[in-house]
Amino acid sequence: MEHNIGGHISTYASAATLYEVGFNHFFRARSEEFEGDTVYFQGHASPGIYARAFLEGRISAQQLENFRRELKPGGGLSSYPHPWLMPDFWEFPTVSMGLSPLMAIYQARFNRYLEDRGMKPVTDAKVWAFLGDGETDEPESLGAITLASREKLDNLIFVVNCNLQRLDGPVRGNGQIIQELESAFRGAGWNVIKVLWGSEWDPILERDTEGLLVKRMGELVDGEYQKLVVSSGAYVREHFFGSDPRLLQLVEPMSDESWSDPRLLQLVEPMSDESLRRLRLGGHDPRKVYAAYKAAVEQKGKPTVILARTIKGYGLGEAGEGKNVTHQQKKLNEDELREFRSRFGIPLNDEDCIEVPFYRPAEDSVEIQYLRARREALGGYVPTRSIRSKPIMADHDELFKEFHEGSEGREVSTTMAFVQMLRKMLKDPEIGKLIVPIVPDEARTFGMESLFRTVGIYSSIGQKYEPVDVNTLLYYKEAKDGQILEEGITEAGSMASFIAAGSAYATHGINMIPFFIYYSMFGFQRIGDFIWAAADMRTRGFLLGGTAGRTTLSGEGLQHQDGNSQVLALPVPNIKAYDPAFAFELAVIIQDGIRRMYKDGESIFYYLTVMNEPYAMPAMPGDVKEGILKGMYCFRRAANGKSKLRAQLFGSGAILNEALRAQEILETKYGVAADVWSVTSYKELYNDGNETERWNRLHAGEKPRVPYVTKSLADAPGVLVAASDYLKTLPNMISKWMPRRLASLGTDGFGRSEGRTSLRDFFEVDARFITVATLHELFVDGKIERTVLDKAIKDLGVNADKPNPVIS
Ligand SMILES: Cc1ncc(C[n+]2csc(CCOP(=O)(O)OP(=O)(O)O)c2C)c(N)n1
Ligand SMILES: [Mg+2]
Repeated sequence: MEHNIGGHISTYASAATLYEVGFNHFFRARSEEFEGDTVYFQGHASPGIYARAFLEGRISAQQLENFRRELKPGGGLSSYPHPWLMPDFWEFPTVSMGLSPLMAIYQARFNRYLEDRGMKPVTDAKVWAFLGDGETDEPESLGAITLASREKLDNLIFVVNCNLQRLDGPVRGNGQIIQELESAFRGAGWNVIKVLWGSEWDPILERDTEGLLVKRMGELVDGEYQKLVVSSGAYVREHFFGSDPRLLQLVEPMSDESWSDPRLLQLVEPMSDESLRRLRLGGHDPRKVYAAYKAAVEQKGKPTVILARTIKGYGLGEAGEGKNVTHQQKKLNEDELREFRSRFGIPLNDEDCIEVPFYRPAEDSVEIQYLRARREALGGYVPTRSIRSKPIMADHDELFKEFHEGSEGREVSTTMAFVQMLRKMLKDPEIGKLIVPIVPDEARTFGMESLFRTVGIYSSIGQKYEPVDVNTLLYYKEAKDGQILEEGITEAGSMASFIAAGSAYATHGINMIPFFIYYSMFGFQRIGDFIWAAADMRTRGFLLGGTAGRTTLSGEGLQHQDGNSQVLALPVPNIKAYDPAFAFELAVIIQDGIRRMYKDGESIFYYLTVMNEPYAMPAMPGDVKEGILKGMYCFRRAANGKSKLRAQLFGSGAILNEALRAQEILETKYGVAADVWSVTSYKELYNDGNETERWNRLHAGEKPRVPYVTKSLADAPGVLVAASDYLKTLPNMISKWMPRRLASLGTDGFGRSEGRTSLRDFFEVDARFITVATLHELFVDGKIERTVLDKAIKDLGVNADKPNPVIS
């Protein structure tokens, strides 16, 4: 392995028994007959999971050799669980700590949702989540544990690997993490099982009729425990048992006189220092772990958390066991390797133990035979990721056609148009049942309350009360087979539901189609890491950023007005981000998205910003579908194509209307003929431009390819001006593929509590500013006089000395 490329080994060393008991006795594989258990592996325990897969013959020695060297010939292994990188192996990306506990809770809940809606058979499949004790400090880890108990998720088991350490040092040096977690989970209504002491302690505990030992165990803080487990037997005798002479007696040789029955004497054989040192902790004792898991899977009516006491770097010897630097331990030196070998009884001599890169018992050895037999009994290998869903069939042209027609003058917002589409999709015979509308307490904000009545809000216990608004048409209807996931005020939880639904095509073999609609500012910005995990996981579905646009959401101010999310969507490689202006654009994008994800099986998902500004939705101007999907098309050409003064205006989302108004002003007042383009996706255009450039660079001898932006604007005359409700960087990033200089208007800066007109003046993105920018470009090109420009600024009421909104 290349020097320093690393891989942490101490985590798995502490958790090996926790996993092995699971692999040999509990984790059932997915098959046609049974959905299987779902296991979230602690991300940085992956070296151990790979080692086991190697023993199972699923991973080659070469792949192991290339751990963290994925680009080596023959392939390697990703550092952590990444379904994007190893789509046949890993199912859940867990290494960003705190995500997996939350995802696991919502996964277990989603499994129930599928059952309650009759989408899958009721089974006893479990969701297991393995986490670190340090990981529980992430707010996401414990943030939703009351949901699990409220929903009586006895299909959910958390195993917290309590090695009392995180990366830098003890998790609670001056406290007791296990006690703390016990209180938190018990208080939240979970079944708590502590696996603290190995079987070796049982006789001592039995002898301890006065409860001295239990009392002593409760006295120590974690920092002291950490010291004890790496200390000599003599140290343990002195510092742990030595605190009370009666306690000491429990592990000391007794005199004959103290025992009336000599047989008893045998039970309390003197314990040598060595055996004191070897008193195992619960998490390293397979029997104790098995008993805990068995109790957990048999638990009814509540989720279970197992708090398993372990030693970080268990078995790594002097250098790596229980020390504060343990987490950084990446390799064993020769002595340590020999010690490890001896301690765990691996049949290698001194040389082989250093030289042989990987030890695998022979195929016919009892170990491999046992391991294989156990996996066979449990249905196959875990983890395995496979896609078991069948593609959907229909094209749904009929469904989306009506939205191509326009609203015939009726003013609607793109959000309202989306809700209408959703309503229609929910009635579709093929995809209706597959749709999962998800809202974080914002259904009314987006005008979705009519869906409460028609498809119902999912509640595992139905509705136990008569809703206050039962007499109204749109009453708050909860139902056991309800389709809407109304998650309450948790974007993170909603996103976890989105992930569970959007990956059901693999987890359950069902093409669930989630539509998660939320306040756009609280998406990428707030739960970006979950979105990144969704991307890694090849989640499918639609994220809808509602009330989008920095100047389109009026009144709310800087916390709510979103001019960022289209930029924040850029780094997520497989998300398609669109900022549609009109209902027909939205319809084209959603229809195509369903086709690409659920028919063609592409590993992509969608981010669509939708606005709450009502305006008349025009009909689709001819067949512009391709342009909509590729990112831009000409929406309305200039009336007078012969004019000497020409311009191209680029608008997106609600700001497209400002560009259309500017087109009119320019034509009627200044004799400028402008074509107006709808830019539906700067991200698509950017990716296309980059890919074209890249291909040309690598194929210099061949006919150069032309970026879509360049192709589209090949015959477009005049100056170029773009305006959007997002940062100026969006148009700027594609300007290099445009035929000429581009003037970009955008909404960089903090929002304001104001109405749309004032906001668009403040951010300089309204029709007047687009007009001024166009005239300025014409002036720079020497096409018009300064006086025309100056007069326009005055006539249009533009304050040339206003502060720059980006810093004001
Ligand atoms: C969100 C996040 N922050 C930081 C890290 C870096 N990190 C990886 S492992 C680790 C310590 C883990 O401690 P614990 O959860 O107790 O797990 P253990 O290795 O002790 O089982 C840290 C800080 C990460 N993976 N994710
Ligand atoms: Mg830990």
